[in-house]
Amino acid sequence: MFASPGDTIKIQTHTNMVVRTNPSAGNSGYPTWTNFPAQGTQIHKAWISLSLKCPVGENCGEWDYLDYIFLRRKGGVGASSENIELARFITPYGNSYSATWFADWEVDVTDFEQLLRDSIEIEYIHGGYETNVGRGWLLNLTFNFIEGTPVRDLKTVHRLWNGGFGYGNTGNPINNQLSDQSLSLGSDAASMRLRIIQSGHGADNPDYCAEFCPKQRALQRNGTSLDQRIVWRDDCGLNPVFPQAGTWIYDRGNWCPGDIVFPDVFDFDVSPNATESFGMQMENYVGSGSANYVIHAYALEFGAPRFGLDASLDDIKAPSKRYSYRRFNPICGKPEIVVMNNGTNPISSIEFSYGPEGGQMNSYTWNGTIDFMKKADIQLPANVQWGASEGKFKVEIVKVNGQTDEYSLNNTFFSDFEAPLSVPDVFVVNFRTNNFPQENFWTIYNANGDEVETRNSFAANTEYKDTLTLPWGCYTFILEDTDKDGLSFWANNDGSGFIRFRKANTGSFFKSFSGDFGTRLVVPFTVGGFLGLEDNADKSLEFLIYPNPASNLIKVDAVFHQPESVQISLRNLEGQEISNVSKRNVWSISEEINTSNIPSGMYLIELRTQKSTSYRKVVVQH
Ligand SMILES: [Ca+2]
Ligand SMILES: [Ca+2]
Ligand SMILES: [Ca+2]
Repeated sequence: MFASPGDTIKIQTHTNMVVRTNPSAGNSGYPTWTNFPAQGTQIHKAWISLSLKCPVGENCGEWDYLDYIFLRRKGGVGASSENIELARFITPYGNSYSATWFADWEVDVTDFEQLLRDSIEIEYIHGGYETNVGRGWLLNLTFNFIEGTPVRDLKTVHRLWNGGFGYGNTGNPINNQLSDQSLSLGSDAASMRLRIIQSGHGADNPDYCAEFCPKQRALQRNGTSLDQRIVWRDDCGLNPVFPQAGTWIYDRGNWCPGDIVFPDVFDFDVSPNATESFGMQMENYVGSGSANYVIHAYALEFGAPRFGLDASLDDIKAPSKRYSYRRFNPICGKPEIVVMNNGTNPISSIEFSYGPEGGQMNSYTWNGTIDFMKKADIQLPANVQWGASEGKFKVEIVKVNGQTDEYSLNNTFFSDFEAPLSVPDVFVVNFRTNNFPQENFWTIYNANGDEVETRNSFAANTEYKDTLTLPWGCYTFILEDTDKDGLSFWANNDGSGFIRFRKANTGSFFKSFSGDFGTRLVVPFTVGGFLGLEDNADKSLEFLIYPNPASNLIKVDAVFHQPESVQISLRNLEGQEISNVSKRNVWSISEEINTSNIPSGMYLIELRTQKSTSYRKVVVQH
């Protein structure tokens, strides 16, 4: 395991492992021992990649079962068990998935990375009672570690509340079970994170707790209120794992089928050798006895943070090819990034540089506030000159609060991009409502987020065809469903609608979307091509294209200020190269490009010199 700061070490603990239920026990464990990074390895960031497929020749799991990833023993089989829950996950309703189905998730475990050294026992636990014959999941679990300086050192994991807690039982109220916890800190304690994973299960009377009941939770630190919130996920209808063969759209007690159960975290400073106390209570409730919350809550005692000014690029949500972001990718408009403050100074501004790797980089300064250990979602301006139909997108932190960031190894992040749907400049939005049209409206936004078309107030079970003419550019079509149940959902009586894009001239549809989309359907698309939003010609060049429209020939003339080596490419609007010609050390070019063999339509002429790349759009008409 040799790597440099900034490199990623990958440790796979579960490789193509078939996980099945144990119906007699309700849980089946899959422990493995694996060599993790050696003691002394400095790690900056760690996360688990979890992926599922159907086992070869078998069905995927059918039900939404409660799964866990536990750190069991460290330091050998004779060591005592740590029993720390690293992650919790609920399997999707997988009954309809085929052999090609695949999904993956990522879980940040940086909080625990300093425990993950040398020989480690990791146990994946799969819950549930369905049959284990011919049905299960093919599991891959990889731990990823980015080498580098830790933000702070983990000193002690204090256990607060761990296990299943019955809810609504008057003989044993949950608040008697959740007793206040007090702990003593060490001599080098400086900061602390309270980390709680809580999910509600069971369906009792009268409120269907704790799977389907939103209930208040209160937290105190040292006798003072720390947080109050409802233990609830309200965004299951936006799950990237969709559709599912079950009631995937229903919001639930802090979880969604087919997703990670996200921890609630609270960060604060602490004093060396201090005593800290924590309290947790759930809203009073009287039920019929089957409701429960599964809670693993830790107070993580850390030393002093290392950096004062340290912004880190945590993620790029768009553009991205990651499964988790598939609902709103691929994009052509505003990139969306996640920035974290790893330093103790509040962040008030960040200067970013962003663009396709090797291409034109743009600059943007964001203003806002990010406190220590907090994350912020940031949108960058939609002025990316993509330059190719796919490639790597790069974002870099240049300055933080107008100053040089103290830790630069986390300042750069790459994602994969590809061209979004390409739509003709005249096309038809074809929408058929179901029994509840008042739940729906659709809007098209341009690249800057301005509304350019919108439709609402529909009649029930009615088909609408709206012919739209849009200028060349980048757009996002969004169909909202205020009841979060899409146009077609098997478990309601709302009927069935559809949404399609049709060609204006022939009427045939070129894009059709599943009506079982839950809360929102998002479709980024381009009209007139993807590579850049506008013709993007180096203004210092004389770069002429004619005739335009062209038929069998396009003439390309350009004059340079010094001898240049140039390449001229003819590309389609998805960026694919159709032909090219190169010239070395020329003062000018005058080239004829044969277009007699390509279909009528819009194309791009790309002129690439050592210093710049220019594009011109051209129409071919036969
Ligand atoms: Ca940094
Ligand atoms: Ca509905
Ligand atoms: Ca609906």
